[in-house]
Amino acid sequence: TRTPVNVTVTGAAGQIGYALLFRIASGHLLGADVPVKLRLLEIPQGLKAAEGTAMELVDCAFPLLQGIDISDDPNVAFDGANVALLVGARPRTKGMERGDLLEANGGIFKPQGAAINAHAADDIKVLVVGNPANTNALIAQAAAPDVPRERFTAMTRLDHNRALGQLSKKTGVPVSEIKKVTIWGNHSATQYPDIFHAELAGKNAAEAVNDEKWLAEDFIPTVAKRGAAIIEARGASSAASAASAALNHVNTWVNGTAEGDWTSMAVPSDGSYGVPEGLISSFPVTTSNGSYEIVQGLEINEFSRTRIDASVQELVEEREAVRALGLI
Ligand code: NAX
Repeated sequence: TRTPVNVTVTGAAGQIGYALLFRIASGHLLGADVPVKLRLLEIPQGLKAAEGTAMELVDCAFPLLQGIDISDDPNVAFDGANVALLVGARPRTKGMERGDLLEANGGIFKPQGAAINAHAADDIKVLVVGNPANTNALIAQAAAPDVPRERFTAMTRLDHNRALGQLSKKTGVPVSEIKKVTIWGNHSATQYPDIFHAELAGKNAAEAVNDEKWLAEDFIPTVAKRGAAIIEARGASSAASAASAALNHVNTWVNGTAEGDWTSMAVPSDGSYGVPEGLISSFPVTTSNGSYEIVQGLEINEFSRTRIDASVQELVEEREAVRALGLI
C-alpha cells in the first residue's frame, strides 16, 4: 500500500473548489492508484461551507480518500503538503485599481508562501490558480526562499485546453490529435496562444488552417477572452473547466507529457525566448519524472514575437508593482 499524498487546496469552499475536490478524491489528480489526504484551507467565513463539502466527500466513500482536514490557518493546512493548489484569491471588485488588487492578493499569497516554506514536505509542488495567478505565484515563491523556485507554477492549462477546443472546432480534428499548442506569457487577456508549432493530425497547424485573419481576429481573442465569455453566458466564472485544467496541470507535471507533445505551464523563466529571468511566464514545457523543462530552440516569427513581448511586458509591470509594494 502506498503512503497517501497530502494535497492542500485553498479556497476549498469556492466554486472551483467544489468542482475540484471530488475529482482529486477519485484519483484524477495523481492517478487511480494513489491514495490522497485532503487539507482544505478557507477563511473563517468559508469554513462552514468547506465542512459541508467535506461531509459530501465522506458520503462518496472514495476508496482513495484517506482523510480530510479543514483549517483557516495556513500553517496547519500546508503541514506536510506534497501538492498545493492555491485557488482562493481576492477577486477584482468594481472600482478596484490594479495596485489594490495586487496588494490584497499579497495579503493572501505572502503568508501562504511563508507557511509552505515552513511546513510543506520537501517534494512540495505548488500550482497557483487564483488570479492574478502568475504574479500571485511570484509572491508566494518570494516568501518561500527554502523551496526550490521551480516548484512554484501558475495555471495556463485552461487557456491551453481552450486553444485545443477552438482548433478542433475550426478544423474538425479531434483534440486527441492536436499536439504542441503553446500559451505564452500571462494568464490574462494579453496571453498569446501560438499554433505555429502545433500539429493537427501530424500536419503543421498554422499551414493546415492557413487563415491568418482567423488566427488574429478570431482564434487568439476567443481563447484570450474566453473567461469573460463564460461569465457572460453562465452568470458565473469558469469553474469545472478551471478545475479540470488544474488536475491536468498537476497530473502532467507528476506523470509526464506524452512523447511528441508538450503542454503549457507558467513557470519561472530561465531567460528562454527573451523572457526576463525569474518572471513566472507561460512556456511550452515537457515533463518527466516529476520535473519540467522549457522546450528549447523553437523559431519565433514576427507575428508571435510581438504578442509574446506584449504579454511578458505586462508581467514585468506586475512584478514592478509588487516589488514597489514590498511583496517580493
Ligand atoms: P470563489 O469566489 O467561488 O471561491 C474562492 C474561495 O476562496 C472562497 O470560498 C473564499 O472564501 C476563499 N478564500 C479567499 N481568500 C482565502 C484565503 N486567504 N485562504 C483560503 N481561502 C480563501 O472563486 P472561484 O470561482 O473558485 O475562483 C477562484 C480563483 O480562480 C479566482 O481568483 C479566479 O479568478 C481564479 N481563476 C483562475 C483561472 C486560471 O486559469 N488561472 C481560471 C478560472 C478562475 O477564474
